[in-house]
Amino acid sequence: MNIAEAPAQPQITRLDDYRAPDYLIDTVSLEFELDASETRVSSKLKMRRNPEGQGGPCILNGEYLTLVSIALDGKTLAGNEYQRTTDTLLLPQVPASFELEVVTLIHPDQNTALEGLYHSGAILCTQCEAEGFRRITYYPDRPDVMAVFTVTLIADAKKWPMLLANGNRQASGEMEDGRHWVRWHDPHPKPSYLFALVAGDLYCQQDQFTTMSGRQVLLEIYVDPENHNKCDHALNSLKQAMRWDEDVYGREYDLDVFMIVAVNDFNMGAMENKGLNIFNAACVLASPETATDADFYTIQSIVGHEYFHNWSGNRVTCRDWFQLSLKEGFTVLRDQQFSADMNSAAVQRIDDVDQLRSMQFAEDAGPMAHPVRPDSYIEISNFYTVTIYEKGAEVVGMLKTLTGPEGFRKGTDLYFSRHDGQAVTTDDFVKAIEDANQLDLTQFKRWYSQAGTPVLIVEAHYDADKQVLELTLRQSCPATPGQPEKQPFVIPVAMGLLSSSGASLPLQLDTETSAVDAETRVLTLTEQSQTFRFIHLTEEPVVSVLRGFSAPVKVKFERDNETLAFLMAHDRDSFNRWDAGQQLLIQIMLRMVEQYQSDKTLDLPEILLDRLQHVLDDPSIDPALVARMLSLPSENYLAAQMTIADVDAIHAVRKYVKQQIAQRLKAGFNTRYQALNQAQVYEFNASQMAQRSLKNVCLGYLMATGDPMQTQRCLKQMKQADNMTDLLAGLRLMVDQPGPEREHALRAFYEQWQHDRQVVDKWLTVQAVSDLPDALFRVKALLKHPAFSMKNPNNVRALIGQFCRNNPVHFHAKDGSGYRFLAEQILLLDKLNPQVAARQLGAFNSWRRYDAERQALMKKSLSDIAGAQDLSADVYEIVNKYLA
Ligand code: 0A1
Ligand code: ZN
Repeated sequence: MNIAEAPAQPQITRLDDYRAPDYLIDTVSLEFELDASETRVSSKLKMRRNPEGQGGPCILNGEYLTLVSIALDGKTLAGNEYQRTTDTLLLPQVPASFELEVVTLIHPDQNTALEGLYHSGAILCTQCEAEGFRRITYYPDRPDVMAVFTVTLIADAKKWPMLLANGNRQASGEMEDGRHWVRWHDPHPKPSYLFALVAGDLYCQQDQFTTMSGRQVLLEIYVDPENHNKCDHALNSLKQAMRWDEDVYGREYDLDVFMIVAVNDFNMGAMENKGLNIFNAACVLASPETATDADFYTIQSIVGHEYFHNWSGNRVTCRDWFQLSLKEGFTVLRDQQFSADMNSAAVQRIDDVDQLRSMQFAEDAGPMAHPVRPDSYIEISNFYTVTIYEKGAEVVGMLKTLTGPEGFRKGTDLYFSRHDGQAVTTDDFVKAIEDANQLDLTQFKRWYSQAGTPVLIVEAHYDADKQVLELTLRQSCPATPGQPEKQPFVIPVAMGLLSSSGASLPLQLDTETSAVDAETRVLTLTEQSQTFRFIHLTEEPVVSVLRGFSAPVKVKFERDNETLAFLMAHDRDSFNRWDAGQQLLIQIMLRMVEQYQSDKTLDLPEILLDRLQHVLDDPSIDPALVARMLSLPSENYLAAQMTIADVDAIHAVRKYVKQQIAQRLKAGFNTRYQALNQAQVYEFNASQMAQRSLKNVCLGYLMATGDPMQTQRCLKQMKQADNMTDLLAGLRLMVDQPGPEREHALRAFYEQWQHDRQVVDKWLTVQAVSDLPDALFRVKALLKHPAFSMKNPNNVRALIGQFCRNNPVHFHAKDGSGYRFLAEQILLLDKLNPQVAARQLGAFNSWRRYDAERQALMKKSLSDIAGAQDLSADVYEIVNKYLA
C-alpha cells in the first residue's frame, strides 16, 4: 500500500549536525478538499537550490500520507523517478529552480495523535508545531524554510460554513455540488509549523483594534455556538495584549485580521499559528459562573502569550528546534511582564517563582535535565518543557536585569529589526542585546548550554569595629546527564541590607566613593566565589538576598527562625517577604518530619504562629499576598527538599501544621472570612481576585479545625456562590470530608454542570486530588464515567495527570498501586496520543529520590512500559532516559 508510516527506529537529532537546508521555497500554494474521512491535499511548491546548502538531493518530509501523484515542472513523475521511505520523499534529479506539485490523501478522523489535520467534535483543525505539517503533505518541514503561503479550502458549505487559514481572506465562492471555497493569502514568509486551517460551524464574536499607526484590525473569536457567552474575557485580553505590545515593545500587528479558534481536543494550551491562533477551549472560554479566577488569569496570560509570538516566534522564528527557547523563553517573559502590568506585579512574581521552583527545579534535578538550548533529542515534542519555557524566561529576565529596562528595550528593538523575516538562534538574540548595550555576554551564555540548577551559597560576616559587612557568594552546579562538570555562571544577585527596625541601610562597597541611591542593588557573581565588602554600617545588618528572585538558583543561606521571621515582616521586597515565610515554613516542617520519623513530639515553634497571626491581622498587606503567605509549601516541594522523600511523614506533618495554625488563628480566620465574604458582582480584577483568594484560604483553615459549623459555612458558600471560584473552593474542601455531605456535594455539582466540559474537568480533578483513602478507587471508576474520554487530553490531564502529580500520598501508595495504574494508562494512551502519554510519565521524574521499596516499585512500572511493544518515540525517549 502506498502509505508512508512513521519511522521505525527512534533516532537522535543533534545540534552539532545542523546544516542549512539544500532547497528553499519561495511560495506555497495549497488546496484542501476537506472531508473528515479523506482529505485531498494538492500542493504546489516553487523551490530553488539554496546557495548556502550542501548541494544534496531534494528531500521532503512526509508521514502517514497516501501519495496520489508528483509532478516536476508540470511533468508527472514515474515511480522510478523518486524514492520514498517511511518518512521521506527524495527527488534525485532537480533543476536549480523548479515547481513541484504533489497530491496526497490524509485521514483526519483516524488521527487521535492530534498532530497534523484532525477532527475535534465537528471541527476540522490542524496542529503543526513542531513536526505536524509533514502529516499533511510532503514538505521540508523545518523552521528555517520560510515561504509565502496561499491556501484554498474547499468543503461542504452546510457542514463547514467557516473556512479559515492564515493571513488575509482573498477570495471565496460557491460550487455547484453544494461545496464552497475560500482562499487565504499570508504575505509574511513563515515556516510550515505556523500553518493552520480550521473548518467548522462556529459562533464568531468580532471586535476591532486600531493599531499604533492607525490601521484597523478585525478581531474574531470562533467557538462552538453553545459557548457564545464565554468570549468576552479572551477578546478583552487580546485587545490589552495588542496595546501592551505596542507600548512596551513597540510591536504592531501586521495583518488585517487576527483570529482565535477554541477546540475541545488539543495537546497543549494554545498555538500561535500566524493570524489564526488555535486554542485549547479551556484556555479561552470563560464566564464567572464556569471559570475560576485562576482560569481567568491563565486565559489572559495565554492569549497574551500567543499574541506576543507574532513577533517573538513568527516574524523572527527559530533556525532549528534546539533554539525553541528563543521564542518560548522570551515569549514567556513577555507574557509574565504583561500579566504583572495588568494585575499585581508582586503576586505574579511569587506565582511564577513558585511554579519554577516546584516544577523546573525538579526537572533540572532529574533524568530529563537538559540545557535551555538542548544538544540533542529523539522526539522534539518532549522538549516543550518547563526548562525551555520557564527557565528560558528567567534567563531572558536576567538579561533584562543586567541591561536595565531601557538597555533591554534597545536590545529587543535591534533584535527585531535585524532579524525580521529570518530564522535565527539564541546566540543571535544574545548578540543583539550585546550590540545594543556594548556588553560582552560570552560567559552569560552558559545559561543556555549548561543544565542543572546552580546553588548559591551565601555567608555574611559583620565586623562591628570596622563597621564592615563581608558578604561571600559562592556558586556550584550539580552534574546533570551528559554534563559532569560545570563552569561558573553569571548570577545577578539583587540584595539589600536592613537595620534592626526594618529600615534600609546604605549600600556602599569598599571600592566605591558613595552609597548607591537605592535600597536594592545587583551584585554580579561571575567567579566560583566572590566577597563583597559593605562599609559604613553602624549596626549589624540583616541581609536580604536574591530579591525578586533575580536568578534561577537555589539559595543556601543559614538563617535562624528569628531572622526569617524578621524578613517576613520587614523586607522591603514583597517577593522576599513571601519567600522568607516559605523558607521559615520549610525549615520548621522539615525538622518536624525528622521528629515524626523518630516518633518524637511534633514541635511547631511559637514564632511561626505569631508571625502568621500578624500577617493575617495586618490590613495594610494586599490580601493576595496574605493568602500566599498563609499557604503552606506543597507536599511535592517539601519532598524535593529531602534526600530521601518521606511521603507519609510529609503528609502527616503538613496536615498537623495546618490544623495547628487553624486552631490557633481561628478567631482571625473567622473575622477575615466574614469581612471578605461580601456579596458583589463578579469582576476579573486584581482587587476582587485578592479578596476571593484570601477568603478561600481562610475557609480552608476554618475547615481544618474540624468544627462541624465550618462545614455548614462551606456548604452555604457553595449554595450562595455566583462564581466558580467560590463554588469550587467549597467543593474542594467538601471532597476531603468523609460522609454523605461529600457525596451529595459531588452529585449536585455534576448534575448542575454536566453540560460544560471545562467544569466537568474540574469535577474530575477535585476527586483525583482528594485526601481520602478511596482516591485511586474513584479515579479508576471515573475512567468509565460517560464524561471521561481517553481521547480527550483535557480529561486525561484532569483525572490521571492530577492524581499522579498532585496526590502524592496516594500516587506513592506503599503497595505500588498508583505506579501500576499510571503505567497501565500510559500504555493505553500511547496507542492513541503519544504526546499526551509521554507527558504523563513526568510523574515518575523524581523516582530515584524515594525509599528503596518505592524505587523498586517505580522501576518495575517503568520497566514494564519500556518493555512494551511498538512504543512511540515520545514514550521511548522519556522512559529510557528515566531508566538510564
Ligand atoms: N508554541 C505553543 C505551544 C505548542 C507546542 C506544541 C504543540 O503541539 C505539539 C502545541 C502548542 C506555545 O508556546 O503556546
Ligand atoms: Zn509559546
